[in-house]
Amino acid sequence: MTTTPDAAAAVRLPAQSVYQNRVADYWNTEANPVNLELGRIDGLYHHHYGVGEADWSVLDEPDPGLRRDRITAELHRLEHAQAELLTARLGPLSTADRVFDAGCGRGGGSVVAHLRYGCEADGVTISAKQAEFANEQARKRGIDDKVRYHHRNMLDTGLPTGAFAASWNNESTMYVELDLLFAEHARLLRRGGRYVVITGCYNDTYGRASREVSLINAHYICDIHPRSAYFRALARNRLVPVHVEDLTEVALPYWELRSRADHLVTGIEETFISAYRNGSFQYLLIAADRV
Ligand code: GPP
Ligand code: MG
Repeated sequence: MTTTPDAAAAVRLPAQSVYQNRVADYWNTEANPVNLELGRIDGLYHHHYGVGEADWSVLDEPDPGLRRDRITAELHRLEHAQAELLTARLGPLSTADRVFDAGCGRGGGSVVAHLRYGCEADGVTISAKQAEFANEQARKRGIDDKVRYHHRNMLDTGLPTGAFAASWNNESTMYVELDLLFAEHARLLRRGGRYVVITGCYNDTYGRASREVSLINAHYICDIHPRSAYFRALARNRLVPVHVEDLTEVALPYWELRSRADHLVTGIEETFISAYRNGSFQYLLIAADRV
């Protein structure tokens, strides 16, 4: 099934595993204020966390309503900064280029890429609700001829081979087997194309997954990979790292501010803070060339 009327309408969504059905159910029913209220600010709906120093003065705002709004806006600014950080690594790209957003959620990342480069974008999500929501946002912006979202499996997209100049996963790799995922990116990317991932991974030097990592897995129904697994799987799939950045330190202010946002917390905030602080969990960006 697809939500866009393109040739890919002929592509059937492969039979889903029980696990994939469960993940799709989560995202079909997810309506956390931390995602919807932030997205409403400018129509950019993100499903990832933020980076950079926070403006802590929002917490001192005396008016309770204004305080809530300022905290919401500040968290959105940090999430947007994360999206821009990833998007900057995709380029240079031109208006003739096409990019692939694997695990696109409600679509914010593809819009950010289109606004920056003028490129076309195809986003894929296992959630029919998210694809429908994202397509509606693109229609509202008048960019639905350039930015399309599909209800499909990112491991088996049915999108055309070698057609993409760049592709990415923004906090979605923990739902899939990395070898299957990177094989699909390598198929979709043209030679010399750029792949970027931002992810939470567990730290091999700490040992196996910590208690906090296990709690995060249970919270989102995902399976966080160790850092080493990324480099092995990239190398096996013609993806050669060109830039690696540990974002753990710059990820903390977002979580500290979010933990103080009573109107937005989901309950996972303290777990992220202690996972990052105790060294068991890292927030990583990897950019790789398709060779
Ligand atoms: C955030 O999405 C990301 C995930 C669910 C994947 C897990 C990420 C890791 C780094 C482990 P979201 O924006 O929907 O989450 P929330 O509702 O908590 O804001
Ligand atoms: Mg969120």
